[in-house]
Amino acid sequence: MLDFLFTGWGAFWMTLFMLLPFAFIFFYVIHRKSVVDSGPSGSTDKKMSRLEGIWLTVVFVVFVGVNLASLKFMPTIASAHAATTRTDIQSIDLSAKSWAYELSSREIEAGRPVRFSGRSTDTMHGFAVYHPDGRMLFTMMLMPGLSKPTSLVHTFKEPGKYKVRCLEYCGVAHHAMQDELTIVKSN
Ligand SMILES: [Cu+2]
Repeated sequence: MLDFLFTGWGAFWMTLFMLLPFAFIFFYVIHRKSVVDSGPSGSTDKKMSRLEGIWLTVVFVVFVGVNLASLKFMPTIASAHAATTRTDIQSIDLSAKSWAYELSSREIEAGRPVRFSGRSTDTMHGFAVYHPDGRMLFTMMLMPGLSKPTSLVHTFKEPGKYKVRCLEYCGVAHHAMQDELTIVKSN
């Protein structure tokens, strides 16, 4: 039902919608302030209010600009984009259980999107994938009892050994819940 939030402009409109109350309060305060400023004790300093106008415009442009420019880097947007524009997606089913993963494959081709579809069969687990240099690329939260698997599409750029770690505390051997993916050069 909420799928539309993860495609196209859905997330952007949702974010905008959630910001509306804050925007309302912000402009209300600005309005009240301008009323007070123009009272008997206030000066009629036109220059100042023009500066305020410029400042507000700059803040608005930067805010909207940064949000728009960063949209495509959001994992859900990148995921949805890859899923809808590529037909050569690899897929890996995984299942997490205290304290190991079961994976349909541990070998993935670089340069081609791969969809991870994950489930947990007992408690809350994580599935975080780390670049060989130690950077975390993404993490998925695997909740037990869901009717559909949690899924995410990622495109690995470089071949190598990628560590997988659980990032949701899941019990006494949580720290040992690790695995490894091998990313190979594309053919
Ligand atoms: Cu864990």
